[in-house]
Amino acid sequence: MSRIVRLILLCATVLTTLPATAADSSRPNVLFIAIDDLRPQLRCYGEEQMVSPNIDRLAASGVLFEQAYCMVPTCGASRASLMTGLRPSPKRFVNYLTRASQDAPGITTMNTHFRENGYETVSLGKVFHHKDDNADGWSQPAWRPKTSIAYHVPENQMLHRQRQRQEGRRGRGPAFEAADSPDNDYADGRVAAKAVEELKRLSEEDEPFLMAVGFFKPHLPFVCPKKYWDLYDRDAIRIPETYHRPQGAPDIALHTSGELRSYAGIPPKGPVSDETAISLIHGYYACVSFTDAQIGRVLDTLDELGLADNTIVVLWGDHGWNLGEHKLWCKHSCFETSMHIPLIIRAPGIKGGRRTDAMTETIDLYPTLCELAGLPLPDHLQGESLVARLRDPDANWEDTAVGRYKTGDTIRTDRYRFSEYLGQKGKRLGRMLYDHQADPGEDTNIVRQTDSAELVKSLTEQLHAIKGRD
Ligand SMILES: [Ca+2]
Repeated sequence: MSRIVRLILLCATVLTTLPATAADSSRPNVLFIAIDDLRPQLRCYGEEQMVSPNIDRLAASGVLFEQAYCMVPTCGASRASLMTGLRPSPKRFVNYLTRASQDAPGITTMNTHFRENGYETVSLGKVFHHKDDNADGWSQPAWRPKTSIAYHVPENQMLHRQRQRQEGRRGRGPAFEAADSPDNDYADGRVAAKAVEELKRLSEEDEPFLMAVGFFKPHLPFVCPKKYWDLYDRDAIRIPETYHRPQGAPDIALHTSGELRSYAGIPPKGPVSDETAISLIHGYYACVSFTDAQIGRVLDTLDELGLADNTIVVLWGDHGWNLGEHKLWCKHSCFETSMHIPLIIRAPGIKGGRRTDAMTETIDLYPTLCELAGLPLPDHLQGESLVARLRDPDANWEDTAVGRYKTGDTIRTDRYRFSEYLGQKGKRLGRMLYDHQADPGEDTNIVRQTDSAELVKSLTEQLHAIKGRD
C-alpha cells in the first residue's frame, strides 16, 4: 500500500470517528425566533410600505403561513400555550403573567422535551414570559440582557423615573422614542449579539441545539434608533379606515387600550390625538424594522457558520396588535387584528419560497418541531404537526383556528370569524360574526342578521367541539 493510499485511509478513519458537531449532525438544530407583539406587518405579508428585508429573506427560503393564529392574544398566556402544546381554557393560560409550570404542572414543555432527547437547549431574551419558567428545560440558565431603563433620550429617562416615583412600577415614560443610539444600546441589539456568540459556541458542540431567541420589540414602548424611524415617510402614514367601533359589536368585545394608557402623553381615557396615532403607527413600523435588522444578524451568523442547511428556523409573533383598527390599540381582543400572527418555517428537506393559506394555530408548532427533528410526540399535545402542510402547502387544508381571550372564544375558518363571550354558568354575554370575503376589516358584525342563523349554529358547534376546557 502506497504512503498516499495509507494517508487517505487514515484521514477517512479519523473523519468517520470524529464526533459530529452541530453543523453536520444527523439531527437538525432548531433556531426558534419569538417576536413580542409582532403582527404580520411585514413586506413578505404584502405590506409594501414595510422595510423587513431579513424576515422577507427567511420567507423566501422557507414556507410562510398566511393564516397563522395565536391561542391567546397576550404575552405570557400565548407563550405558555405554545410551549406546552395545550389549548387555553377559562382557567388555564389566562393573562400576560401566565407561567406554564404553574398552569400546566407535570406537562413536558417543548424545551424540556428536546433537552430530554439529547438537545442542548438555550433561551435568550423573552421566550417564556418569566425568565425562570421551566428553568430545568434549559441546559443553562435562561439569559436576558440586563434591563435598566428603556429610554435613551435624557428627558425621557427623567420622565420615566419621575412617573415611577409618582405611580410605582406602572409609571412609564413616553410610548415612543427615536434616539441617536447604536442598536446594541437597546435590549434587542444585545439579544442579537448574544445569539451570535452562542451560535458560534453551539456550532462546535457535539449535540444538536434548540436555541430560542426572543426579541422584545415591537412591544411598547416603541423605542429604537432614529435610523429605523427614518426608513418611513411620516406623511405617507395613514390612520386605518376602520378607526371606529365596528358596527354591531358588543361592548365586551372592545376595550379601552389600557396597556397604552400607562405611558406619558397618552390621555387616561378617550381617543388619542390623530398626531399621536400617527406617531404610534410610525413607532411600531420603526421597531419592526429594528427587530428585523437584529434577526438579520442572527440569520447571517447561521449562514457564516455553515449551520443553515442543518437548522430548522421558526419565526413567529406571540399575537397580533391593533394599530388603531376598531379604535383599539394593543392586543387583548378576539378580533383578527389581535389573533393573526406571522409564522415562517424553514426546514432541511422542505422546499422554500412558498406560502400556504392552511389555517394554523401556534399549538401546532410543538408537534411540528418534534416531527422535523425525529423526536417522539408526547401524548398530551393538542395541536397537529404542520409537516404535511410544509410539504404540500397548496393542498386544500380544511383547518380552523380557535383561540380565546378572557370570556371570549373565537374560531376562524377560511371565510368567517365567529366569537362568543360567555359569563358565569354559560350566560351568553355577546357574539360576533364577520365575513372575511365581504368584510376583511371586520367592520360589521352580522351575527344578528336572520340569514346568518344556520351559519352561527354551525360555527357555535364547531367552536364548542374544539375550544379548551378546564
Ligand atoms: Ca406579546
